[in-house]
Amino acid sequence: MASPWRMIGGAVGLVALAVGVLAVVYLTAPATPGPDLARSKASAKGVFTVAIAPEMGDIRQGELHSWLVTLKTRKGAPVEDAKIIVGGGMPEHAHGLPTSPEATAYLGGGRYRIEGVKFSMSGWWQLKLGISSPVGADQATFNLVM
Ligand SMILES: [Cu+2]
Repeated sequence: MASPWRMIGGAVGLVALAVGVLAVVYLTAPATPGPDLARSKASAKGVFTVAIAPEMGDIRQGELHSWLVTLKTRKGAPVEDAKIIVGGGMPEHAHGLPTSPEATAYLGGGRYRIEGVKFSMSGWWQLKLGISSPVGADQATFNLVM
């Protein structure tokens, strides 16, 4: 008959083994390639540095809101007289944006207001900005997870 101590020792050993296996699985699992959530980045061809920020802070699913886009040259000079076309959608659902956001104002300092953005469901969204300006044309894609 097994002594209680041996049984306890066996149980502890099993737990330790399980923890070890989980640790190995965890450490060797490939990192899930979540979308890059940076809100400031170089545009696709490197013409601009583009930053986005919600104008009012919090973004709530299903509510119309506006974003401020800040456009700078790679040397940091504000980009004026830019035209910004907004597209996007949910890459995993193959649908576009539920609204047609538009650039409605230039606020100075390379900042533009984009109005009419809505994320109608939870998940991974992309906002794609097509930018043309006297400095050049380029585009930038931002990922957002609601
Ligand atoms: Cu969707």
